[in-house]
Amino acid sequence: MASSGTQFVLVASLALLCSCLAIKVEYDANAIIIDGKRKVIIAGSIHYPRSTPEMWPDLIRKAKEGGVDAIETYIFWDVHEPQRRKYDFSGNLDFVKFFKLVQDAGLYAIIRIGPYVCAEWNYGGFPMWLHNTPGIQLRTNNDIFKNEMQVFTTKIVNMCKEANLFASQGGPIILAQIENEYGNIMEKYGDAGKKYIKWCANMAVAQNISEPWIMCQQNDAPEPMINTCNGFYCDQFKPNNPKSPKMWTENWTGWFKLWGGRDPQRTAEDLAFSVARFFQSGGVLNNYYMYHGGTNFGRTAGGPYIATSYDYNAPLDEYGNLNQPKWGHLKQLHEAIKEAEKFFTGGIVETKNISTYVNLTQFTVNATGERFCMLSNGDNTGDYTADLGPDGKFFVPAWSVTFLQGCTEEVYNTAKINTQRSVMVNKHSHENEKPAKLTWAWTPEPIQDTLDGNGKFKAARLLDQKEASGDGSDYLWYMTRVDTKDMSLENATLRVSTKGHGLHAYVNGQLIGTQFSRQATGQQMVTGDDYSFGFDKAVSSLKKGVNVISLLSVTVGLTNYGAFYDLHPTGLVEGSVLLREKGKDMIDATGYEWSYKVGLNGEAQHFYDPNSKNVNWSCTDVPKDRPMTWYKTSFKTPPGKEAVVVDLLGMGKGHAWVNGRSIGRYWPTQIAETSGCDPHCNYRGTYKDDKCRTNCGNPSQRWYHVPRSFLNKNADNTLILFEEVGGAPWNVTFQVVTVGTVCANAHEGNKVELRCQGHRKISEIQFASFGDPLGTCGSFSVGNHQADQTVSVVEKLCLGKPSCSIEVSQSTFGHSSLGNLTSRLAVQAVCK
Ligand SMILES: *[C@@H]1O[C@H](CO)[C@@H](O)[C@H](O)[C@H]1NC(C)=O
Ligand SMILES: *[C@@H]1O[C@H](CO)[C@@H](O)[C@H](O)[C@H]1NC(C)=O
Ligand SMILES: *[C@@H]1O[C@H](CO)[C@@H](O)[C@H](O)[C@H]1NC(C)=O
Ligand SMILES: *[C@@H]1O[C@H](CO)[C@@H](O)[C@H](O)[C@H]1NC(C)=O
Ligand SMILES: *[C@@H]1O[C@H](CO)[C@@H](O)[C@H](O)[C@H]1NC(C)=O
Ligand SMILES: *[C@@H]1O[C@H](CO)[C@@H](O)[C@H](O)[C@H]1NC(C)=O
Ligand SMILES: *[C@@H]1O[C@H](CO)[C@@H](O)[C@H](O)[C@H]1NC(C)=O
Ligand SMILES: *[C@@H]1O[C@H](CO)[C@@H](O)[C@H](O)[C@H]1NC(C)=O
Ligand SMILES: CC(=O)N[C@H]1CO[C@H](CO)[C@@H](O)[C@@H]1O
Repeated sequence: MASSGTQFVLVASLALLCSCLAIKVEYDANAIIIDGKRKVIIAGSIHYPRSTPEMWPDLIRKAKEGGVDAIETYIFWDVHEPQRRKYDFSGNLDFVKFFKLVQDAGLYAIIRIGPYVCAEWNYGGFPMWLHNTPGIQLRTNNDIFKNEMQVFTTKIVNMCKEANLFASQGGPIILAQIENEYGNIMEKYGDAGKKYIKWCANMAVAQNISEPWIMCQQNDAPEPMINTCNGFYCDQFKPNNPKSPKMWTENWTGWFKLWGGRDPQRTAEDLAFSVARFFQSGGVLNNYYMYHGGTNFGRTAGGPYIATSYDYNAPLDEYGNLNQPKWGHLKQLHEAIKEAEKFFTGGIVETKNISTYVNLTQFTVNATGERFCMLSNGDNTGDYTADLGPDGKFFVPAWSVTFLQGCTEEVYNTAKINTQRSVMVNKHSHENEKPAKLTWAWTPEPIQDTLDGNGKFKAARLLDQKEASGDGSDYLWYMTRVDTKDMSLENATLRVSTKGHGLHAYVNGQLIGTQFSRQATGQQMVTGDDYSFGFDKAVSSLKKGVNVISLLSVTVGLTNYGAFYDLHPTGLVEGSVLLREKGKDMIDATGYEWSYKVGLNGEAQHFYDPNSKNVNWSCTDVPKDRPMTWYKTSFKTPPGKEAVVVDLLGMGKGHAWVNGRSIGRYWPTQIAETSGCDPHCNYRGTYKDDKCRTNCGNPSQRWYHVPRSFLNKNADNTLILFEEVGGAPWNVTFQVVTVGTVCANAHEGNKVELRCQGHRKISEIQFASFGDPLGTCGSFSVGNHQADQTVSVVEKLCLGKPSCSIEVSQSTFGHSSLGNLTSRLAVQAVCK
């Protein structure tokens, strides 16, 4: 289809303010039109609070180098307005600075204000005071909520305007989003939901930003909102308005990880396939969710049970390293897409079926007759050789798309990877260096007040943890007194029913048990109910007369998704507390008067701050397996520039701080499921988030990111751990993340580059074969044919160098005796 004549001009009043710089953003069904230039846009999500301002320039630069045109981020309400009308935009919450850096790099930006964000972020990004406002109902036609949403949205928009961030002001922001995937759940909100989404559209438009607004997963998005698609594939998606461009706001590059979950992996081949099919079928804007996932510092992880690492298997890993081959394979894809931009945005498009699974889309520029083709094989098993007559014969592997320049020359195929694969390793910053022995000090969490049943406020019922705590801490104490009058005290048990996520139960000061919601099984639980559990343990510490029951309820990230997710109960609310004997309920304390205390004394007294005067650390008799214990050590900054991680194997569950700054929750005793991993994951066939998982049977997260900007250059650093369930710190070490092994598996006619990281050099060629080598990185073997000199040629080109470039050709390696079939080069090298 040729580009339609109608264009929607959105530049209005604001442009007048600084018309000299104004960038005009328009669109039609086939293009985003920026200053009159018809474009397709490659965007990537980087969430500013999931890294540090010191990391931002490097992340943005690597995104640009990877062929990304625009950076997309949500705005995270809860961290910006933790208390009503008290705002925080400091440090890694300085989104204005983030957008300025995006602009300085010459990239565009997409702002998703939400303000509901999902994003595996605590409580979907809503501040808890919102939930605790009387009369409020979130994400529906409720005046109190709408007012708060409008106040926050307006505040953010005004901050952008003041900083001249909108394109109409010469800034980088070309698109803005209001609400987020509401269409998925709107039905449950009935008529009020429909009214609400109309209100959202009007409220957004009234912000006068002069840029188009989008709504994702909103099939009935009211004009002039553009509805967009989220998912693993979006080629079948059609915007509700035929004049809207087809945009994919969340192309999931991988998936998030749960405590107790395996590592998600999405192959570079499948991701590239999905993007190629999207553009083949008229796509205009693709956004990678995530391009860099990063880290859930502090208590920002959503839930329940979202891990601290938000790596997402994205093109840039948690620490900002290139995730190869994904980053490089997509970079080449983006080059191929940009080469074809004029065809995508203005060509005449014809698609014809070649076989059941294979089709050819030809784009022709009417004025010049220039052609460009995409040849797509959607079969998940069968390769196909397509005979395009005079244009040639093309071999299209199963589940791949080939880009044909001029319709005659293959320039890219989504299944043929010519980029190095990097195997990342965590190691001590210098070879052969013994890990520095850390010396530990400790102090117990002071809990006597709560073991004695003394809280700060009372209620004659079991409260919802969110209401009682305002989510100021993961921890809430529920305490009551019971008189055991008629009980014999023989074989008594305490039975507690809770909505989760964890419980430590004490009777008369004695810990009688700890229990957590069952381990996640790979899928994020949508309803909070799935995390409820029953606790039933023998109590030997009961005595005649009055007894104190102290229950410490623990949350591990609040639910962030689903209709009415904000109302899911947390903690002991709607539960019960019983003392039982001989199989009978003897005392039901559910409706007793309960005393409450929010958080730990150590949190209130800033034990995590190395300068806190409220704590005396002891260096003697450092305990192990002791619940409710604070640990402290000091360590030197690992030399170099590589990302630093702390290995917390041996610890149980808790929270970690470096120099007083949170690096997030830790929980290395949560072991990933032992089955369902696939080391030889096949990229062919429809991807689902549980396909190609790895790390079975290991701690779901053992290493925790310590951003370099948290560390002191010359002085020692302090690590403080709050250990909740009991662990041993003896094996804790600091390491750096680097490229350990690099592999390449490239086709003849390509150039492949091998590159180490940091100060490291290629120290050994473990395998090299030019011919028809077998296997994959880590298990290559020689096939039936190979050129004799491959190893020595590669050694000569690469040994002792930080990087090397190899032309994969017969002129480099000589004949591989494969005749007219093309050869491949497989290399495996070590970086040291
Ligand atoms: C948007 O523009 C209209 C018309 O110029 C004006 O009435 C309205 O107050 C503006 N809204 C904001 C939020 O600036
Ligand atoms: C043809 O190509 C499009 C991409 O444009 C794809 O969505 C569609 O499923 C393909 N049809 C077949 C039969 O493969
Ligand atoms: C091509 O095949 C697809 C899927 O089998 C079918 O839906 C479509 O109508 C076919 N298109 C043509 C032009 O035959
Ligand atoms: C292509 O160009 C021809 C001649 O210039 C014109 O008649 C025709 O309408 C054009 N086709 C399209 C789809 O624009
Ligand atoms: C209590 O438990 C002990 C050991 O489990 C058992 O031998 C005894 O019979 C139980 N007493 C009662 C009253 O159930
Ligand atoms: C720390 O120890 C000193 C000396 O024993 C004592 O005076 C002080 O009160 C203690 N501080 C805390 C916070 O326990
Ligand atoms: C520390 O590591 C050693 C050697 O791997 C192991 O034997 C020991 O059990 C570990 N200790 C703890 C507390 O995990
Ligand atoms: C490759 O060579 C074989 C024999 O040498 C020949 O039969 C075949 O047709 C050739 N294939 C192509 C694609 O040229
Ligand atoms: C609104 C919503 O659920 N968006 C989510 C889409 O799915 C990805 C999965 O990771 C989330 O991160 C998005 O926030």
